[in-house]
Amino acid sequence: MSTFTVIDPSTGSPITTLERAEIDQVDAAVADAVRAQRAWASLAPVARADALRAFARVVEAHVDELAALEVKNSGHPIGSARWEAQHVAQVLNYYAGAPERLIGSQIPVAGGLDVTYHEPYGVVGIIVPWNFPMTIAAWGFAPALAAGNAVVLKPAELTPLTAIRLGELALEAGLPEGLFQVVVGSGSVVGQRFVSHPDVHKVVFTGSTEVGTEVAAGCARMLKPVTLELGGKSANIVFADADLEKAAAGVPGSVFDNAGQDCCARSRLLVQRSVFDRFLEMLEPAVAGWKVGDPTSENTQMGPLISASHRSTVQSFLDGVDVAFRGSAPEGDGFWFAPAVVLAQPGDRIAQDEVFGPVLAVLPFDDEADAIRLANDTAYGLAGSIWTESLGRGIRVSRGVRSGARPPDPPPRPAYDGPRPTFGSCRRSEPAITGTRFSSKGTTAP
Ligand code: TAP
Repeated sequence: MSTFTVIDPSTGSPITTLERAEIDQVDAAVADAVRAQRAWASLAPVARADALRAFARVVEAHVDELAALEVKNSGHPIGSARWEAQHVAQVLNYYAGAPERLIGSQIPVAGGLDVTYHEPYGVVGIIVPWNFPMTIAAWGFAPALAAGNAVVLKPAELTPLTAIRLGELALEAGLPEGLFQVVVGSGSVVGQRFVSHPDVHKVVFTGSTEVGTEVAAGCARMLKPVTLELGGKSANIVFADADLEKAAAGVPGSVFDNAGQDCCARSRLLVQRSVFDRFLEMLEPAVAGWKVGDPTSENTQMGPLISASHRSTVQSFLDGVDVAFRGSAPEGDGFWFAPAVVLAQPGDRIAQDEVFGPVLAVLPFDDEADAIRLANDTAYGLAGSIWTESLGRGIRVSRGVRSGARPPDPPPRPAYDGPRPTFGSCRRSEPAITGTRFSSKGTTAP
C-alpha cells in the first residue's frame, strides 16, 4: 500500500501521512456498504430522518474542530471554514426532511393502477474535489443517505482530513457501520473503481470538466447513472447604470473568495465601455484592500492556493498578459499568490480557460447584445452575475446568458445561502440540472 503526505498550504509543512486505498480496499468498503444499505433502506423513513438529525447535531457540536482542520488542510480563512462546517449540519438537517417526503406518483390509467416509488439505488460513489471538501461532500452524501442509499466517498488526496473526520462523526452519531465510508486514495484507482464496480449503482462527481468527461464515459460504458458538477468561467456583467460603487466593492469577493478556487468564481469581468476606465479606477482600491494572509486570523479574506504545483499553473496564466494591477500576498513559505486583474481580449486563454486562482480577466462591451455575446463566449455555463439598476435589463440579460445561477444585483457569494445551491448549469459545466431536484431524484432510481 502506498502513502502520501497531506500538506498545510499556508506553510508548506506536512500535516500527516496517509495510506492510499487500493482496489481491494475499495471492494471491501463497497461490500460493507451493500450490507449496510439493505438494513438502512428497510428502516422506517422516520428512523432514517432521526438518524440524519442526530448526525447533524454531532456535526454542529464539532463545528470549531472541523473548521480548524479545514484551515490547516485547505488554507480556508477561519470565518469561511466555520461557515462550511456549519453548512454541513444545515444540509443534513435539510435532507433529514426528505425520507418522509419521497412521494412517488400515481399515473391515471384505464381500469388499473399505475404508481411509481422512489427506490434507492443501493451504493452511491461520491468523488469530491479539493476546493470545498466539506460542503461538496455534504451535498452528495446527505441526499444520498436520506434516499436510503449507502455512500462510499472519495475526498481529494490534497484535502482528505475533514471528510475523514465526518466519517468518524457519522459513527459517533449512531449511523450504522458501513453506511457512510470515506475511502482515501487516488482518483485513478479509488474514483475509477467507483465507476467500474458493479455494486456501485450511481456516481456523483464534482471536479474538472476533463476528469468528469472520463468519469461520464466510464459510467456510460457501465450504463450507470452519474451526476456531474464541473468547471466554470463565469462572468460578472457591469452595466453603466449599475451602482458602480457597490459593484466595485462586490467584485473582489465574487472572484477571489477561496483564492479563486471556486467553480462559480466570476473570473471574467465585463464592463460597459462608457464606464470602463472609471470602474477599473474604483476596483483597484477594492482589490488592494482584499485581505490575503494567515487563514487562522478572523480578518483574513483569502488564504493561499492549495499546492505549489497549482500555484505554478495559476502563475502560467499571467505569462505575456497585460496585468492592470494586483493585490498583495504574504512572502515566504506557503503557496501565496497576490490577486491579479488582467486586461484581456475575447479569444485570449485568460478569457476562455478556467484559471481556478485569484486572477480576473476584464473585457469591455458596448451594449446589451454585446454583453450577452461575450458572456456566452466560453465553453462553460456555470454561474454569472449582472449589475444593473434596470429590472428589465437584468431579466433580459439573465435570460440571454447561457449559464446557471445568474442573479441580477448579486451578493458576493450567490447561490450558497440555501441548504444546497441550485446551479442549473449547462454546457461544459454541468450537463444536467441538479440542485434542489437532486434531493428527490438524484440518488433514487426514477
Ligand atoms: P479533478 O482533478 O477533476 O479531481 C476531482 C476529484 O476526482 C478528485 O477527488 C480526484 O482525485 C478525482 N479524480 C481524478 N482523476 C480521476 C479519475 N480518472 N477517475 C475518477 N476520479 C478521479 O478536480 P480538482 O482539481 O480536484 O477540482 C477543481 C475542479 O473542480 C475545477 O474545474 C472546478 O471548477 C471543479 N468544481 C466544480 C464544482 C461544481 S459544483 N460545478 C464545485 C467545485 C469544483 P485525486 O485528485 O485525489 O486523485
